[in-house]
Amino acid sequence: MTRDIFLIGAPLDCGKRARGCLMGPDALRVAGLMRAAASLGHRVTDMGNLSAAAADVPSPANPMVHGLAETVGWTRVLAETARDVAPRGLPIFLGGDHAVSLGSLAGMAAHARALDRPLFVLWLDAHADFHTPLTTESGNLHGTPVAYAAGLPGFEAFPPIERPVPLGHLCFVGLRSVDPPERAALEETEATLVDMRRIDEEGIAAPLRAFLERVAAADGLLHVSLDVDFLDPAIAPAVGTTVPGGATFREAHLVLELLHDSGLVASLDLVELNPFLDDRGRTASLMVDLTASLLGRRIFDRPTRPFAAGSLA
Ligand code: 4U7
Ligand code: MN
Ligand code: MN
Ligand code: MN
Repeated sequence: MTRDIFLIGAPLDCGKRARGCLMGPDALRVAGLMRAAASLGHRVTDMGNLSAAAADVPSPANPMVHGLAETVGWTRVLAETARDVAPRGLPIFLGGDHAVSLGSLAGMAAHARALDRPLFVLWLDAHADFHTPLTTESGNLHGTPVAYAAGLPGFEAFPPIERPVPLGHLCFVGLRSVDPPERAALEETEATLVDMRRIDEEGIAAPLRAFLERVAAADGLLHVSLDVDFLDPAIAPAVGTTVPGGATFREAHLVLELLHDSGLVASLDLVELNPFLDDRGRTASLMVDLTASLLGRRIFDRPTRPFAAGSLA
């Protein structure tokens, strides 16, 4: 299926203290993102890089919180952009650190509400990013976007989420670094938690297929957020928060190939790429290749295995 794709650069570095992710959008462009998407037959528009002024916000209740005014400013701009672009095609948000997703999720929640369709979120990450500004110990807001989208308290300085995403609509894949407050907030809920042990035991496809079947059955919109640290640091070194034991090259491609076949993806974040830490561009290139898998690149055109029950055909 040919899609209208909009590349939205978000050179934001305020979600944590170590710098470098602001170079992410340009590294993804240099690695050939536009060419890869166009060569698959899609119509691609590069909207360039956004910019955002710091917002005027009261100082945070938790003094550890870093970069609040800047992050709120970015969230407003990104949410507005997402809302504007989503009705016209597939927005791809080029981070920037994972604070980008505060904005993309707020905008996609508004878009889903306007269509009166449920929003589902697939979080491909070593981390749950389920802190709130009140629970975070590091104070780094790139560790908070999922809790914001889910409507947890502590985000009063941010634009209100129009229709919070129910916990049962969240699927985390790749988990291997979860802090105690995140675990407490997620463990007894309906959220799908696919940690690395579960991937080792069951493979990555089965739990993902089960989630996608639910999204399809609910006629949902799916937002996918790909944090570089989902990948094993041996294949993706350009990230500040490396955690060993991540997804392999083929596990990652398989996830994006299954997402393509599902036809359910409404929006995508490519985040946490820090080109300053890369090794001859290999992480940027891998992120582009994974995006190409999501956009329909395949080894053969012949279907490998239809979805169970055919509901995603
Ligand atoms: B990322 C962390 F403590 N949980 O809150 C925190 F382990 O977007 C990491 O997934 C957050 O890279 C990582 O600082 C945020 C930490
Ligand atoms: Mn992470
Ligand atoms: Mn993350
Ligand atoms: Mn990270």
